[in-house]
Formats: sequence, structure tokens, C-alpha cells
Amino acid sequence: MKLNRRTLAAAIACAPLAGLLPAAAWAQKPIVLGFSQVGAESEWRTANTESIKSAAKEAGIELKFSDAQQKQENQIKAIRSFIAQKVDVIAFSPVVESGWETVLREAKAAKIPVVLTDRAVNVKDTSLYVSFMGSDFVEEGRKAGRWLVEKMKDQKGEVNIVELQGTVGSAPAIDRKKGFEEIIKADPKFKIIRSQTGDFTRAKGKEVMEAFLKAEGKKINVLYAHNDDMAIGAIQAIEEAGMKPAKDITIISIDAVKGAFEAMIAGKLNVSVECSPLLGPQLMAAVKDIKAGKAVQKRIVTEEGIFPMEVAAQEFPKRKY
Ligand code: GYE
Repeated sequence: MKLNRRTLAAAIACAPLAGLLPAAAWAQKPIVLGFSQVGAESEWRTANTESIKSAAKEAGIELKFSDAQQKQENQIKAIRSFIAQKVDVIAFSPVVESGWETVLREAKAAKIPVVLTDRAVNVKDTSLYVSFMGSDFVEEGRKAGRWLVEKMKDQKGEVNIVELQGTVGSAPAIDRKKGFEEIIKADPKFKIIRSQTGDFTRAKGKEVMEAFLKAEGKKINVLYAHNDDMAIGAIQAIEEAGMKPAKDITIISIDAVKGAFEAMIAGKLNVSVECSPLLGPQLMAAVKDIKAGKAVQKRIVTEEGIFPMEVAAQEFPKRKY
């Protein structure tokens, strides 16, 4: 470049700043990511939000974060606002599976790539999103079922199960039910006698368990809760009814958040199937790859385990959420 008076003046003016900033930040403006979160309904969700916020910061990605308070209409509004703001990438955890075609088509028409995190959508045209990262919820349900079948293998009579489902129409509620049923149906002694949504919250979990106890009382042998928060709410209801959680009623839940470990250590929860909310770093990596024009995997499955109460105390110090 030939230096004339203008370029020279500009170079001199910028020189002190350029020395202060890392080369990458100096060269380009940050990637802007619009993220629509489900809400703050559970310990899992809080950990997920924290993971996304801290990973964005770490990656130097500008995050526009919107909390939908568990309402699909709020998520659709947030996505439309991200489109209007021309963000670089949109990511969201869809509260329910269906009803996304229109807004996803709008994002596609605006050429804004979409990444699904945590929960899936039910769309015919899978080109409406670039990638879906998160757990295999059917497998989580199967793990819960397999644990129960093993635990009750010597039991001769009926095993009466009550089920606290997650949010109606959400991928984890649909899939966790499906995976669990697939396993227990192999033996007719297992019977789901009541099944109702507790919307993934402690308050609703407690409320619905109270109703189950009123209706079925001592008949209940097992509680299968689609997340830890509902199980923790239900534990309170069981204790208030004068029964012993994890003894009078075997309790299985999903997520393996710290609250579940505390309940297991206290002897009130039998087992929790792991579901990791720590999706932030892998989301930011995908966002960077997308912006760089690199291919990203269509499906990224989180690897996870299962923790029975016997290992809770030993595992607890290692838990990150
Ligand atoms: O299990 C539950 C949360 O979508 C996997 O949502 C997530 C679920 C999680 O509210 O605790």
C-alpha cells in the first residue's frame, strides 16, 4: 500500500489501539448469536443457561439472550426479533416439538443459520436447521427402565408405577416416556397406573404427586419422574403423606443435577439418569465453524451415564452442575 497523507494519518491514529487488542478482535467484529432459552424451570435449565453465557464470553461471541418463560409464542417472537436484528446465527432450545416450520422458514429466507440445542423440533424439512446438539432422550428413558427392571427382578407381584411427565409436547417428555415404556413392557408385572405432567418444576411435581397419593395411596410402588426437580417436589409430598421416599416408594428421575445427588445422599432418591446441560462450549464451537463456512455435524449426541444412590456420595464432588 502506498502511504499518502490520509492513510498515514489513519495508521498513526490506530497504532496505539492495535497494539492493545488481540489480532483477531482487531481484524473482525464479533459474531452475534441470538439464543432463545426455554425458561428457568429447573436446576438443569439454570445450569444450561450458565453454560451458554459463560461459553459465549469465553469464545468472544456476542450473545443476545432471551428467556421465553416456557412459552412457544415468546420463543417465536424472540426468533423474529433476532432475524430483524440480522444476527449471524440463531440457536434455541424449543419448548415443544411442533409448530416451528413458519418461523424457521423465515430464518432460512433471511439466510440466518439455525442451531437447535437440547430439544428437537418436528419438521419435515430438516434443512431448516444446521445442527441439533443434545441428549438422546429415548435412551435416557430406556436407562431408567432398565434400572427398574433389574431392581425389581425378584419381585413377583405387580409393580405399580406413577409417572410425572415433563412439559406436554416437549421432546424430553415424549421421548423419556417412550424409552421407559419400551423397556418395561417386556414384563406385564410393570403397570403405569397414573401419568400426568408436572411441567418439569418442583412445585408442579409436588402438587401432582399429592394428587397421585390421594388417589392411589399405598398402592404406589414406583415413581418415575422425567426430571430431578419434579422428583424433589414429589419427595416432599411423599414425606408429608407420612411415607418414606426411596423406601416405601422407589424413585427414579433424570438429569443428575446436584439437587438429585443431595437427595440420594440423604437416602430419598434411588437413582438419577444423567442428562448434561453443559452444551455451551460445543454450541460456540459450532457457531464459529458455521461462520467460517465449515461443515458441522447434523446431530451431535451428548454422552451420559446413570447414578444410583450407592455411588452418590463418591460422585458428588466431581459433579459440575
Ligand atoms: O431434563 C429438564 C428441563 O430439555 C433436557 O428440560 C431438558 C429438560 C431437563 O427442564 O430438567
